[in-house]
Amino acid sequence: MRESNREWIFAQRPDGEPDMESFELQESAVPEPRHGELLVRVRYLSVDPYMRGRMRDTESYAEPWDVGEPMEGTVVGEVIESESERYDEGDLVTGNGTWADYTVLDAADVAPVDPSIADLPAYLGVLGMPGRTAYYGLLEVGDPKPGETVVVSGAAGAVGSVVGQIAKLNGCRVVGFAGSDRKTEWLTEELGFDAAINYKDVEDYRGALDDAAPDGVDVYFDNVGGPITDAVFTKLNLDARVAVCGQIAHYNDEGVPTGPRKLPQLIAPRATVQGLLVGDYVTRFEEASQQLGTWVASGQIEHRESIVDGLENAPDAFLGLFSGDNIGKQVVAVSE
Ligand code: NAP
Ligand code: FER
Repeated sequence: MRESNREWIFAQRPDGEPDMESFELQESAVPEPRHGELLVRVRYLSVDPYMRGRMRDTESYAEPWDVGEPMEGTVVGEVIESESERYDEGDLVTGNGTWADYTVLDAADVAPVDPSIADLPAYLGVLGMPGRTAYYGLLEVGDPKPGETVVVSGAAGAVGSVVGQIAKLNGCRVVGFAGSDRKTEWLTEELGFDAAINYKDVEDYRGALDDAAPDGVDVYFDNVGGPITDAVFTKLNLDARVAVCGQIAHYNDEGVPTGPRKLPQLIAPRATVQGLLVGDYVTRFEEASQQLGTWVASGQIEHRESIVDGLENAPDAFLGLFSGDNIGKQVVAVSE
Protein backbone atom coordinates (compact mmCIF):
# COMPACT_ATOMS: atom_id res chain seq x y z
CA MET A 1 0.00 0.00 0.00
CA ARG A 2 1.19 3.54 -0.76
CA GLU A 3 2.21 5.66 2.21
CA SER A 4 0.22 8.62 0.97
CA ASN A 5 -2.65 9.31 -1.40
CA ARG A 6 -2.77 11.31 -4.60
CA GLU A 7 -6.00 13.05 -5.42
CA TRP A 8 -7.11 15.40 -8.22
CA ILE A 9 -8.52 18.69 -6.98
CA PHE A 10 -10.87 20.87 -9.02
CA ALA A 11 -8.65 23.95 -9.29
CA GLN A 12 -10.53 26.38 -11.53
CA ARG A 13 -13.80 26.65 -13.45
CA PRO A 14 -13.08 26.59 -17.18
CA ASP A 15 -14.37 29.17 -19.62
CA GLY A 16 -15.31 27.29 -22.79
CA GLU A 17 -13.06 24.35 -23.56
CA PRO A 18 -11.43 23.05 -20.34
CA ASP A 19 -7.66 22.61 -20.08
CA MET A 20 -5.09 21.56 -17.46
CA GLU A 21 -5.67 24.79 -15.50
CA SER A 22 -8.79 23.18 -14.04
CA PHE A 23 -6.90 20.31 -12.43
CA GLU A 24 -4.36 20.03 -9.62
CA LEU A 25 -2.87 16.79 -8.30
CA GLN A 26 -2.39 16.91 -4.52
CA GLU A 27 -0.67 14.56 -2.10
CA SER A 28 -2.61 13.82 1.05
CA ALA A 29 -2.91 11.21 3.76
CA VAL A 30 -4.72 7.97 2.88
CA PRO A 31 -8.27 8.61 4.13
CA GLU A 32 -9.81 6.63 6.98
CA PRO A 33 -13.21 5.01 6.52
CA ARG A 34 -15.85 5.74 9.13
CA HIS A 35 -18.72 3.49 10.22
CA GLY A 36 -20.55 2.18 7.13
CA GLU A 37 -17.70 3.11 4.79
CA LEU A 38 -15.06 1.27 2.78
CA LEU A 39 -11.51 2.29 2.00
CA VAL A 40 -10.94 1.26 -1.61
CA ARG A 41 -7.78 1.05 -3.66
CA VAL A 42 -8.88 2.38 -7.02
CA ARG A 43 -8.16 0.09 -9.96
CA TYR A 44 -10.11 2.00 -12.64
CA LEU A 45 -11.63 5.48 -12.69
CA SER A 46 -14.38 6.61 -15.05
CA VAL A 47 -14.22 9.95 -16.83
CA ASP A 48 -17.54 11.07 -18.27
CA PRO A 49 -18.90 13.95 -20.37
CA TYR A 50 -21.33 15.02 -17.59
CA MET A 51 -18.29 16.07 -15.54
CA ARG A 52 -18.07 19.15 -17.78
CA GLY A 53 -21.45 20.12 -16.32
CA ARG A 54 -20.07 19.71 -12.80
CA MET A 55 -17.40 22.28 -13.63
CA ARG A 56 -20.07 24.99 -14.02
CA ASP A 57 -21.48 26.83 -11.04
CA THR A 58 -25.05 26.49 -12.33
CA GLU A 59 -27.28 23.86 -10.75
CA SER A 60 -28.38 21.13 -13.16
CA TYR A 61 -28.71 17.36 -13.13
CA ALA A 62 -25.02 17.46 -12.32
CA GLU A 63 -24.28 19.05 -8.94
CA PRO A 64 -21.49 21.64 -9.31
CA TRP A 65 -18.04 20.76 -8.00
CA ASP A 66 -16.62 23.23 -5.48
CA VAL A 67 -13.31 24.76 -6.47
CA GLY A 68 -10.59 23.40 -4.19
CA GLU A 69 -12.44 20.16 -3.52
CA PRO A 70 -11.60 16.65 -4.81
CA MET A 71 -13.07 15.68 -8.16
CA GLU A 72 -15.64 12.92 -7.93
CA GLY A 73 -16.18 9.98 -10.21
CA THR A 74 -17.22 6.37 -10.43
CA VAL A 75 -14.49 3.87 -9.61
CA VAL A 76 -13.89 0.14 -9.60
CA GLY A 77 -11.56 -0.99 -6.87
CA GLU A 78 -10.60 -3.36 -4.13
CA VAL A 79 -11.71 -3.01 -0.53
CA ILE A 80 -8.62 -2.41 1.63
CA GLU A 81 -10.44 -1.72 4.87
CA SER A 82 -14.11 -2.30 5.65
CA GLU A 83 -16.16 -0.55 8.33
CA SER A 84 -19.31 -2.25 7.04
CA GLU A 85 -20.72 -5.74 7.39
CA ARG A 86 -21.73 -5.72 3.73
CA TYR A 87 -18.21 -6.05 2.29
CA ASP A 88 -14.93 -7.65 3.31
CA GLU A 89 -11.36 -6.77 2.67
CA GLY A 90 -10.40 -7.97 -0.80
CA ASP A 91 -13.88 -7.57 -2.31
CA LEU A 92 -14.13 -5.87 -5.71
CA VAL A 93 -16.72 -3.12 -5.79
CA THR A 94 -17.89 -0.15 -7.85
CA GLY A 95 -19.23 3.13 -6.50
CA ASN A 96 -18.90 6.89 -6.47
CA GLY A 97 -15.51 8.00 -5.21
CA THR A 98 -12.86 10.52 -6.15
CA TRP A 99 -10.08 10.79 -8.74
CA ALA A 100 -7.53 9.26 -6.37
CA ASP A 101 -5.33 6.28 -5.56
CA TYR A 102 -7.44 5.55 -2.47
CA THR A 103 -11.00 6.65 -1.97
CA VAL A 104 -13.72 6.13 0.61
CA LEU A 105 -17.05 4.72 -0.55
CA ASP A 106 -20.35 4.50 1.29
CA ALA A 107 -21.01 0.76 1.55
CA ALA A 108 -24.76 1.34 1.13
CA ASP A 109 -24.21 2.84 -2.33
CA VAL A 110 -21.70 0.43 -3.84
CA ALA A 111 -22.30 -2.62 -5.99
CA PRO A 112 -20.24 -5.81 -6.13
CA VAL A 113 -18.17 -6.50 -9.24
CA ASP A 114 -17.99 -10.02 -10.69
CA PRO A 115 -14.82 -10.43 -12.80
CA SER A 116 -16.13 -13.73 -14.21
CA ILE A 117 -18.76 -11.85 -16.27
CA ALA A 118 -16.44 -9.21 -17.69
CA ASP A 119 -13.14 -7.46 -17.01
CA LEU A 120 -13.20 -4.71 -14.43
CA PRO A 121 -13.28 -1.71 -16.83
CA ALA A 122 -16.57 -2.98 -18.32
CA TYR A 123 -18.23 -2.17 -14.99
CA LEU A 124 -17.71 1.51 -15.80
CA GLY A 125 -19.13 1.11 -19.31
CA VAL A 126 -21.53 -1.48 -20.67
CA LEU A 127 -22.16 -2.92 -17.18
CA GLY A 128 -22.26 0.48 -15.50
CA MET A 129 -24.05 3.80 -15.84
CA PRO A 130 -23.50 4.17 -19.62
CA GLY A 131 -24.93 0.71 -20.33
CA ARG A 132 -28.00 1.41 -18.20
CA THR A 133 -28.45 4.75 -19.97
CA ALA A 134 -28.41 2.97 -23.33
CA TYR A 135 -30.82 0.30 -22.11
CA TYR A 136 -33.52 2.53 -20.62
CA GLY A 137 -32.99 5.44 -22.99
CA LEU A 138 -33.45 3.29 -26.06
CA LEU A 139 -36.10 0.87 -24.84
CA GLU A 140 -38.25 3.28 -22.78
CA VAL A 141 -37.80 6.59 -24.56
CA GLY A 142 -36.91 5.45 -28.08
CA ASP A 143 -39.38 2.53 -27.95
CA PRO A 144 -38.01 0.85 -31.12
CA LYS A 145 -40.14 -1.62 -33.12
CA PRO A 146 -38.77 -4.36 -35.38
CA GLY A 147 -38.14 -3.05 -38.89
CA GLU A 148 -37.80 0.57 -37.79
CA THR A 149 -34.72 2.69 -38.46
CA VAL A 150 -32.74 3.86 -35.43
CA VAL A 151 -30.07 6.56 -35.80
CA VAL A 152 -27.51 7.02 -33.02
CA SER A 153 -25.08 9.93 -32.69
CA GLY A 154 -21.90 9.49 -30.66
CA ALA A 155 -22.32 5.91 -31.85
CA ALA A 156 -18.84 4.59 -31.06
CA GLY A 157 -18.89 5.89 -27.49
CA ALA A 158 -19.83 4.16 -24.26
CA VAL A 159 -23.56 4.80 -24.51
CA GLY A 160 -23.95 4.90 -28.30
CA SER A 161 -22.19 1.59 -28.99
CA VAL A 162 -24.59 -0.19 -26.63
CA VAL A 163 -27.66 1.63 -27.98
CA GLY A 164 -26.93 0.46 -31.52
CA GLN A 165 -26.44 -3.15 -30.48
CA ILE A 166 -29.65 -3.25 -28.42
CA ALA A 167 -31.49 -1.76 -31.41
CA LYS A 168 -30.10 -4.56 -33.61
CA LEU A 169 -31.26 -7.16 -31.06
CA ASN A 170 -34.71 -5.57 -31.43
CA GLY A 171 -34.73 -6.08 -35.19
CA CYS A 172 -34.07 -2.51 -36.28
CA ARG A 173 -32.02 -0.98 -39.06
CA VAL A 174 -29.25 0.89 -37.24
CA VAL A 175 -27.21 3.85 -38.45
CA GLY A 176 -24.44 5.50 -36.41
CA PHE A 177 -22.58 8.79 -36.59
CA ALA A 178 -18.97 8.71 -35.33
CA GLY A 179 -15.80 10.74 -35.81
CA SER A 180 -13.28 8.44 -37.52
CA ASP A 181 -12.99 5.58 -40.01
CA ARG A 182 -11.64 3.35 -37.24
CA LYS A 183 -14.84 3.98 -35.34
CA THR A 184 -17.24 3.52 -38.26
CA GLU A 185 -15.46 0.28 -39.21
CA TRP A 186 -15.85 -1.02 -35.66
CA LEU A 187 -19.57 -0.21 -35.80
CA THR A 188 -20.31 -1.90 -39.12
CA GLU A 189 -17.78 -4.72 -39.10
CA GLU A 190 -17.92 -5.81 -35.47
CA LEU A 191 -21.05 -4.44 -33.83
CA GLY A 192 -23.49 -5.16 -36.66
CA PHE A 193 -24.56 -1.58 -37.47
CA ASP A 194 -26.12 -1.46 -40.95
CA ALA A 195 -24.35 1.79 -41.80
CA ALA A 196 -22.07 4.31 -40.14
CA ILE A 197 -21.19 7.86 -41.16
CA ASN A 198 -17.84 9.45 -40.35
CA TYR A 199 -19.09 12.98 -39.75
CA LYS A 200 -15.57 14.39 -39.81
CA ASP A 201 -15.11 13.12 -43.35
CA VAL A 202 -18.54 13.81 -44.83
CA GLU A 203 -19.84 17.34 -45.40
CA ASP A 204 -23.42 16.62 -46.44
CA TYR A 205 -24.91 14.77 -43.45
CA ARG A 206 -28.39 14.89 -44.91
CA GLY A 207 -27.16 13.34 -48.17
CA ALA A 208 -25.31 10.64 -46.25
CA LEU A 209 -28.53 9.86 -44.37
CA ASP A 210 -30.47 9.60 -47.64
CA ASP A 211 -28.21 6.63 -48.43
CA ALA A 212 -27.86 5.16 -44.94
CA ALA A 213 -31.51 5.56 -43.87
CA PRO A 214 -33.48 5.34 -47.13
CA ASP A 215 -36.76 4.72 -45.26
CA GLY A 216 -36.29 7.72 -42.97
CA VAL A 217 -35.71 7.78 -39.21
CA ASP A 218 -38.12 6.37 -36.64
CA VAL A 219 -35.92 6.68 -33.55
CA TYR A 220 -33.10 9.15 -33.06
CA PHE A 221 -30.90 8.57 -30.00
CA ASP A 222 -29.04 11.85 -29.63
CA ASN A 223 -25.78 11.99 -27.71
CA VAL A 224 -24.29 15.04 -29.37
CA GLY A 225 -26.63 17.77 -30.75
CA GLY A 226 -25.19 20.31 -33.21
CA PRO A 227 -25.22 19.88 -36.99
CA ILE A 228 -25.65 16.08 -36.84
CA THR A 229 -28.93 16.55 -35.00
CA ASP A 230 -29.98 19.29 -37.43
CA ALA A 231 -29.56 16.82 -40.30
CA VAL A 232 -31.36 13.94 -38.59
CA PHE A 233 -34.34 16.21 -37.82
CA THR A 234 -34.88 16.63 -41.57
CA LYS A 235 -35.33 12.85 -41.94
CA LEU A 236 -37.83 12.04 -39.18
CA ASN A 237 -40.76 9.77 -40.05
CA LEU A 238 -44.33 10.12 -38.83
CA ASP A 239 -44.48 9.54 -35.05
CA ALA A 240 -40.68 9.53 -34.74
CA ARG A 241 -39.21 9.48 -31.23
CA VAL A 242 -36.13 11.51 -30.35
CA ALA A 243 -34.35 10.50 -27.12
CA VAL A 244 -32.20 13.42 -25.99
CA CYS A 245 -29.50 11.70 -23.98
CA GLY A 246 -26.60 14.14 -24.33
CA GLN A 247 -25.51 17.24 -26.23
CA ILE A 248 -21.73 17.00 -25.98
CA ALA A 249 -21.23 19.27 -28.98
CA HIS A 250 -22.59 22.09 -26.77
CA TYR A 251 -21.02 21.28 -23.39
CA ASN A 252 -18.19 23.78 -23.88
CA ASP A 253 -20.47 26.51 -25.28
CA GLU A 254 -20.66 29.72 -23.30
CA GLY A 255 -23.95 31.59 -23.24
CA VAL A 256 -27.21 30.47 -24.79
CA PRO A 257 -27.42 30.32 -28.59
CA THR A 258 -30.40 32.28 -29.87
CA GLY A 259 -32.89 31.37 -32.54
CA PRO A 260 -34.64 28.05 -33.20
CA ARG A 261 -32.55 25.35 -34.78
CA LYS A 262 -34.63 22.76 -36.58
CA LEU A 263 -37.84 22.75 -34.57
CA PRO A 264 -40.05 23.36 -37.65
CA GLN A 265 -38.88 19.94 -38.85
CA LEU A 266 -40.75 18.31 -35.96
CA ILE A 267 -44.18 19.53 -37.04
CA ALA A 268 -45.05 17.34 -40.03
CA PRO A 269 -43.80 14.08 -38.45
CA ARG A 270 -45.52 14.98 -35.11
CA ALA A 271 -42.24 13.87 -33.57
CA THR A 272 -41.85 13.39 -29.84
CA VAL A 273 -38.62 14.77 -28.36
CA GLN A 274 -37.91 13.60 -24.83
CA GLY A 275 -34.97 14.18 -22.50
CA LEU A 276 -33.81 11.30 -20.36
CA LEU A 277 -31.84 10.87 -17.15
CA VAL A 278 -30.51 7.46 -16.25
CA GLY A 279 -31.05 8.26 -12.56
CA ASP A 280 -34.81 8.14 -13.10
CA TYR A 281 -34.53 4.38 -13.51
CA VAL A 282 -32.56 3.78 -10.30
CA THR A 283 -35.21 1.50 -8.78
CA ARG A 284 -34.95 -0.71 -11.88
CA PHE A 285 -31.15 -0.84 -12.26
CA GLU A 286 -31.09 -4.53 -11.36
CA GLU A 287 -33.16 -5.39 -14.46
CA ALA A 288 -30.75 -3.58 -16.80
CA SER A 289 -27.68 -5.01 -15.07
CA GLN A 290 -29.05 -8.55 -15.34
CA GLN A 291 -29.97 -8.22 -19.00
CA LEU A 292 -26.75 -6.44 -20.01
CA GLY A 293 -24.70 -9.01 -18.07
CA THR A 294 -26.46 -11.83 -19.92
CA TRP A 295 -25.90 -10.18 -23.30
CA VAL A 296 -22.21 -9.54 -22.53
CA ALA A 297 -21.61 -13.06 -21.20
CA SER A 298 -23.22 -14.60 -24.31
CA GLY A 299 -21.34 -12.31 -26.69
CA GLN A 300 -24.55 -10.76 -28.04
CA ILE A 301 -23.28 -7.37 -26.96
CA GLU A 302 -19.66 -6.50 -27.52
CA HIS A 303 -17.87 -3.80 -25.64
CA ARG A 304 -14.63 -1.98 -25.73
CA GLU A 305 -12.81 0.29 -23.31
CA SER A 306 -10.14 2.86 -24.09
CA ILE A 307 -7.68 2.80 -21.22
CA VAL A 308 -5.39 5.66 -20.28
CA ASP A 309 -2.65 4.54 -17.90
CA GLY A 310 -1.96 6.33 -14.64
CA LEU A 311 -3.92 8.59 -12.30
CA GLU A 312 -1.62 11.43 -13.34
CA ASN A 313 -3.13 11.23 -16.85
CA ALA A 314 -6.78 11.35 -15.76
CA PRO A 315 -7.32 14.96 -16.98
CA ASP A 316 -6.03 14.01 -20.44
CA ALA A 317 -8.47 11.10 -20.53
CA PHE A 318 -11.32 13.46 -19.63
CA LEU A 319 -10.30 16.14 -22.16
CA GLY A 320 -10.00 13.45 -24.84
CA LEU A 321 -13.76 12.87 -24.66
CA PHE A 322 -14.24 16.21 -26.42
CA SER A 323 -11.82 15.40 -29.22
CA GLY A 324 -13.11 11.85 -29.65
CA ASP A 325 -9.93 10.06 -28.49
CA ASN A 326 -11.97 7.17 -27.07
CA ILE A 327 -13.52 4.16 -28.75
CA GLY A 328 -16.12 2.68 -26.42
CA LYS A 329 -15.86 3.66 -22.78
CA GLN A 330 -12.98 5.88 -21.63
CA VAL A 331 -11.44 4.78 -18.33
CA VAL A 332 -8.23 5.48 -16.41
CA ALA A 333 -6.16 2.58 -15.07
CA VAL A 334 -5.04 3.71 -11.61
CA SER A 335 -3.42 0.59 -10.15
CA GLU A 336 -2.71 -3.03 -11.02
P1 NAP B 1 -18.68 8.83 -25.18
O1 NAP B 1 -19.65 8.81 -26.31
O2 NAP B 1 -17.99 7.58 -24.82
O3 NAP B 1 -17.58 9.94 -25.42
C1 NAP B 1 -17.89 11.17 -25.96
C2 NAP B 1 -17.83 11.11 -27.52
O4 NAP B 1 -18.52 12.22 -28.03
C3 NAP B 1 -16.43 11.23 -28.08
O5 NAP B 1 -15.78 10.01 -28.16
C4 NAP B 1 -16.67 11.86 -29.45
O6 NAP B 1 -16.70 10.84 -30.44
C5 NAP B 1 -18.06 12.49 -29.32
N1 NAP B 1 -18.01 13.93 -29.52
C6 NAP B 1 -17.28 14.82 -28.82
N2 NAP B 1 -17.50 16.07 -29.29
C7 NAP B 1 -18.38 15.95 -30.32
C8 NAP B 1 -18.99 16.87 -31.20
N3 NAP B 1 -18.73 18.20 -31.14
N4 NAP B 1 -19.84 16.41 -32.15
C9 NAP B 1 -20.10 15.09 -32.23
N5 NAP B 1 -19.56 14.16 -31.41
C10 NAP B 1 -18.72 14.59 -30.46
O7 NAP B 1 -19.46 9.40 -23.91
P2 NAP B 1 -20.66 8.67 -23.17
O8 NAP B 1 -20.31 8.52 -21.77
O9 NAP B 1 -21.09 7.49 -23.95
O10 NAP B 1 -21.79 9.78 -23.28
C11 NAP B 1 -22.41 10.03 -24.52
C12 NAP B 1 -23.44 11.15 -24.33
O11 NAP B 1 -24.47 10.70 -23.47
C13 NAP B 1 -22.87 12.40 -23.71
O12 NAP B 1 -23.48 13.52 -24.27
C14 NAP B 1 -23.28 12.27 -22.26
O13 NAP B 1 -23.37 13.49 -21.60
C15 NAP B 1 -24.63 11.58 -22.39
N6 NAP B 1 -25.08 10.80 -21.24
C16 NAP B 1 -26.32 11.08 -20.75
C17 NAP B 1 -26.85 10.34 -19.72
C18 NAP B 1 -28.23 10.67 -19.25
O14 NAP B 1 -28.70 10.09 -18.27
N7 NAP B 1 -28.91 11.56 -19.93
C19 NAP B 1 -26.10 9.31 -19.14
C20 NAP B 1 -24.84 9.03 -19.67
C21 NAP B 1 -24.34 9.78 -20.73
P3 NAP B 1 -16.51 11.16 -32.02
O15 NAP B 1 -15.16 10.68 -32.39
O16 NAP B 1 -17.61 10.38 -32.65
O17 NAP B 1 -16.65 12.65 -32.18
C1 FER C 1 -24.40 12.25 -18.38
C2 FER C 1 -24.31 11.32 -17.35
C3 FER C 1 -25.34 11.22 -16.44
C4 FER C 1 -25.51 13.09 -18.48
C5 FER C 1 -26.53 12.97 -17.58
C6 FER C 1 -26.44 12.05 -16.55
C7 FER C 1 -26.66 14.55 -19.97
C8 FER C 1 -27.54 11.97 -15.62
C9 FER C 1 -27.48 11.34 -14.48
C10 FER C 1 -28.70 11.28 -13.62
O1 FER C 1 -29.60 10.53 -13.95
O2 FER C 1 -28.77 11.99 -12.65
O3 FER C 1 -23.39 12.37 -19.26
O4 FER C 1 -25.50 13.97 -19.56
